Amino acid sequence: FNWEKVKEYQDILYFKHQGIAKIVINRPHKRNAFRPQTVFELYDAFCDAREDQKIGVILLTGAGPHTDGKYAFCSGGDQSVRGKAGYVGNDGVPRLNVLDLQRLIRTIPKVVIALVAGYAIGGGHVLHLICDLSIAADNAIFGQTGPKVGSFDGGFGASYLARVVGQKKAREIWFLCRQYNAQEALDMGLVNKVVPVEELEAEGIDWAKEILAKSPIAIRCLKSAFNADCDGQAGLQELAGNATLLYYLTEEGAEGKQAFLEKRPPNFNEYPWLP
Ligand code: 2NE
Repeated sequence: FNWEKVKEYQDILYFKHQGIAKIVINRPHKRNAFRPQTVFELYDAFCDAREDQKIGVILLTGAGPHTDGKYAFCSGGDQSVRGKAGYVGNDGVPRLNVLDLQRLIRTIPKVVIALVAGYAIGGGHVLHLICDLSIAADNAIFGQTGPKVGSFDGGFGASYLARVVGQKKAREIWFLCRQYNAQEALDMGLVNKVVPVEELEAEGIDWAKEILAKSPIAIRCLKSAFNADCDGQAGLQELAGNATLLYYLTEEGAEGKQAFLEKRPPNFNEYPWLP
């Protein structure tokens, strides 16, 4: 697969090819923990993929293996830059900007697939969780650590986890901070498939190609419909935005705009009041 590099970043790698974007967290010496800079770059790459009309599927993964042979998807917030009020960037400002990234991944009208090799831990576990689909390598390890390291994610990290694996299991994951292997993750519905680590990217590309053969608007509306079920008014806004988009695409919708521009009353007579 001939990935073409899109842009140079410090903490991530960003590629595109044949309708697929691949975004790679590239801090393997930290098990791909994110600092504010990492998150700003991830946000930038996801925005680029969102705006690119050729891109339908985004693969999110972690660089690896590290020199010690271990793999990581992401080990969450970089604890070495955690200050009193968040993760501190070069500008000295404490942030939890990963929450902005979570919302973007969730609402981006394209399919985001997490390819998880090695550790998906803490805020890194939440990142895979909010992706539309997760494919795990056989060496993947999943878990939350918040109550052990003095943190928690009570947003998607708790409520959406409970939607995915059920209330009892979600509480177990957060309260005990255990680690779960790929098969256990598959059994609890936390991932879609487990493959040998060397086949992880190829599997992701196969899934992406299958999705790309489908109707973009159908996939878009389905994603927002799945979100609307959990996301309250923000979810309804997303779903309704798609209804507006579809309406704009109709002649009936265009007639209203055209009449305004031509300074005449709109003529909706030929459009039926469907049952
Ligand atoms: C991921 C895990 C289980 C891996 O263990 P192991 O034994 O394979 O590796 P090791 O030796 O712990 O880590 C390798 C190097 O990566 C650094 C380590 O400090 C170590 O560095 P050196 O000693 O070689 O210099 N490293 C790993 N994870 C890091 C991290 N998150 N921050 C900074 N450095 C990290 C094991 O490493 C682990 O448990 N990591 C910590 C996981 C964690 O607690 N993450 C934060 C959760 S809180 C969060 O993410 C969050 C939130 O709750 C709410 C909002 C935003 C973020």
